[in-house]
Amino acid sequence: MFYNIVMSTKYLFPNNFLWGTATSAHQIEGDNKNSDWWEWEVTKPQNRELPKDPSGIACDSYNRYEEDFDLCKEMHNNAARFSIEWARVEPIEGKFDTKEIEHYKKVIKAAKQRGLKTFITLHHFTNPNWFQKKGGWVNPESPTIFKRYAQVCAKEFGPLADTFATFNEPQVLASVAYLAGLWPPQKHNPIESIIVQINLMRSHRAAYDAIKRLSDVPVGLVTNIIWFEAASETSVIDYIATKVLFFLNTDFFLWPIKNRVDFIGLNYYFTSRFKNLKLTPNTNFYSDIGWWINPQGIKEILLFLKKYKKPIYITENGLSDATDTLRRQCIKEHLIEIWKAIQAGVDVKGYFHWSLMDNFEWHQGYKPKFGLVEIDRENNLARKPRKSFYYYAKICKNNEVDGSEPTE
Ligand code: GCO
Repeated sequence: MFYNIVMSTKYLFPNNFLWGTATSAHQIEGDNKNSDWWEWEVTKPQNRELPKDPSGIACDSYNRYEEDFDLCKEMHNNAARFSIEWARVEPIEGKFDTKEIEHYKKVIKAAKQRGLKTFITLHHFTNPNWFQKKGGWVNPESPTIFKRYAQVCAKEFGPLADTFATFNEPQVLASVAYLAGLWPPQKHNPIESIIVQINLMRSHRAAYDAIKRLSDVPVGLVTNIIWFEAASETSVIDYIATKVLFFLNTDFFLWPIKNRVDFIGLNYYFTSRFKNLKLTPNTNFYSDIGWWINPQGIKEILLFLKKYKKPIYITENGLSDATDTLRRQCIKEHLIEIWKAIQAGVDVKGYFHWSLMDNFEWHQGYKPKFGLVEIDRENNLARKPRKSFYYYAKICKNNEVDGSEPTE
């Protein structure tokens, strides 16, 4: 008789490693009526294709945040990343809404009561409508305007927050809204896209300095980094393209702000692979929305970021997977690569899965399903944990990844 003994490797994470999920206000709260996105969604003419759906009530997390944090607790999370909605806190220029400030204090306290460290993003793509009407991030005054909001956040939420991130993915905002024209204000303007990128960086610096004067909370920035690969090692043109794109996506904007970040927040989702300057992925590990899931990419990026000598949090990683067939594999394989980077001396301090639950995926509406928890939109937005929820819960509980194939 033969016994098939399967030895599986265990990957133990450092003590105090943070485990959580990430969300953003506009994507889950609902009724974000004073924002530029809301206006863009509700004034959609017949002939405009985007957004696929309006955000509407979203997941109603503005009212159901306690239920959401209960899920985080059930998953044995010890941290949560979420955002404050600028359009609620400052609905009219210079007039801060004390009721909304109190609301967010309750939200932060609700997280803390459930043992979650709070990672608070001050700006996650949406703007107050009045700000956009004044020129948004093209306006040279935007850093001063954003600084005033950041100061209020530092004063009001600083005593409760564990970290602040000024911006989520400034480069994505500059390119998707001002170059690709997929998000409001739907521009195709390379010059404006560069101006926006510069103003976002100026705003980060101004906000960083202002927060530091008022609070001891670590302040960082969340950036989306793509790993780039050339399909063939012998293709010089593809090699150069990948290096240039990676430089623009990393050092080009991180180096100038390196003295004004206490940590780096890394969002990593996919790898872009080029053959004759055309995108050509080579595996069948794709998400529902066509992203090539390449776990090795996260390790390469982490090794690259080591030179910044800053703590790193994986502030987003995940995939759109409506049937929940690939999510466990995605989590496992990325975490193993992160573990390897930690062994190689990279100071990775936490992992936030995107996302806690299905939510409003910007111009793509509600079709992409990024959640560990399904939101049943036909049934009063009922929260229904997927299998991957329990898989991730086990990892968080044990502070360890089991290298064997995910089953249940
Ligand atoms: C982004 C954002 C999130 C997205 C997520 C999935 O990267 O665009 O931070 O808001 O929803 O990344 O696309």
